[in-house]
Parts: sequence; C-alpha cells; structure tokens
Amino acid sequence: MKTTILIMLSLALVLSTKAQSNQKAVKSKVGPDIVAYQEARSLAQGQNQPKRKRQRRGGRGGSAPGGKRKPTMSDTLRANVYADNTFIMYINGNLVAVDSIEFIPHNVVSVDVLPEYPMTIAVMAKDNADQETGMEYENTNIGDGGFILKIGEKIVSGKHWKAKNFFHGPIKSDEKNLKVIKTTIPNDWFKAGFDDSSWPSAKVFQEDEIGPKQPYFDHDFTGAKWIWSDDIKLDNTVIFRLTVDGPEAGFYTGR
Ligand SMILES: [Ca+2]
Ligand SMILES: [Ca+2]
Repeated sequence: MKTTILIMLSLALVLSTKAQSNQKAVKSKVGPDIVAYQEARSLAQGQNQPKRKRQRRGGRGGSAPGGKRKPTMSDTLRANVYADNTFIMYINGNLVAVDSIEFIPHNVVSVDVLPEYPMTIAVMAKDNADQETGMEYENTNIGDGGFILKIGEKIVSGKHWKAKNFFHGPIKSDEKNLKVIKTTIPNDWFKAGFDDSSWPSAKVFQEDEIGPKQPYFDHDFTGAKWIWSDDIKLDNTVIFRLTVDGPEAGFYTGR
C-alpha cells in the first residue's frame, strides 16, 4: 500500500515538474508584440482598466450632466471589421473590439460604436505566424494577412490610413533559413495623442488578392478597401491608425 502511494506521489511530482518546464518553454517564445497584444486582451477582460469617476445617476427621463441629452442607440454607428487573421481595435484610447476568433475560420466582428469626434481609430491586426519563423501551420505555409473596416456609412479603411509593420518574416520568403525581424511596438500606439505622422500610408489590395471567406460577403463593407502594410505575405503584425473629424457630440458620453 505504502509503495503504491509512494509511486503515485513520485509520478505526480514528475508530471508537475514537466508541466512547469512546458510553461517556461511557452513563455520564452513570447515576443514583445505578443506581450502588447496579451496586455490588450487582459484589458478587455477588465484587468488594468482605468477607474472611471463616479457620476451622479440621472433620473429616468432626466437630463444628463452638462445640459446634454442621453445618447440612444440611434446615435451609434455599426462597425464591421474583418481581419486575416485577428485584430484588436481601440477608439479614442478605449478598447472597443477584440476579434473573437484568433485564427480560423475567418470572421467578421460587428459592434456598436458611440461616435465622439475627433475619432482616433487604432487597430493592431495580426496574420497568424509563428513568433520565431513567421510561418503558420507547423512551419508549412507562409500565409498572408488582410484587413477591412467600415464604421457607419462614412468611415472606411483605405490608403488614407496609416499602416506600420512590426513583425516581418520569414525574411526574403526563405523557407530553408527561417529568420524574422521584430520592431518594438510603442506602449502608447493605441492612444489618440500618439504621433503617427512619420508612419507610412496603408497599401490597398484587391479583393482577389485577399480571397475573403463567406462572412465578409454577409456584411456591409461597401466603399471600404482591403489594406495592409507593404507586404501582405511577410508582414505579420500591422498597426493601422486614422483620426476622423466630425461634429461635437450633442449627447452626454459619461466622460
Ligand atoms: Ca478572426
Ligand atoms: Ca493569414
């Protein structure tokens, strides 16, 4: 009996040590862009979320502070977003959408946005790519990216957006000598005040270069263009930014 217990305890110890070393192996593969990405996802789950000032509640039907009215759903805009393969999106420094499917199947994320202008949209889009090789499907395929967005009727993705790549590879598509280049992602890339003036403009791609899957055709992207940075195959983590001007909101936003 004692021998059986000892054997079981030893087995449990071996398994636990192996699990810990596996965790370490996974951690060592995580690059800086993944850290930024994971931090954004933890924000989405409510961690590290800045505390909002407590506001007095307006009564039912009462006016909102500042003499402004309360917004209704008719004030919102519908945002449709499709990324090959995944994205997170901030508007005016706030996380408003996280792609619910990181890899495949390709999906459209459709959310309501309460517009406040100037509206700074910042998106981190990622093609599925191994952090060390730039390849996908167990290093069997280089893959490619792609991004398209439409918010309301007027805000669409296009060459007027900024687009900067932070993860390139495999260099020269060399599948025999797999190497990647990573550039540090600025901590404040998603903020309204971030200076993107030196960033290049987005490059526009044709629909047949992207080959979008069915969910794309089930949503309204009329007028929007497919964008990415220069190389749709080798650029794997791209940040897009755009600031849109518009009228001051006639409604109270809670800020
Ligand atoms: Ca996705
Ligand atoms: Ca892809």
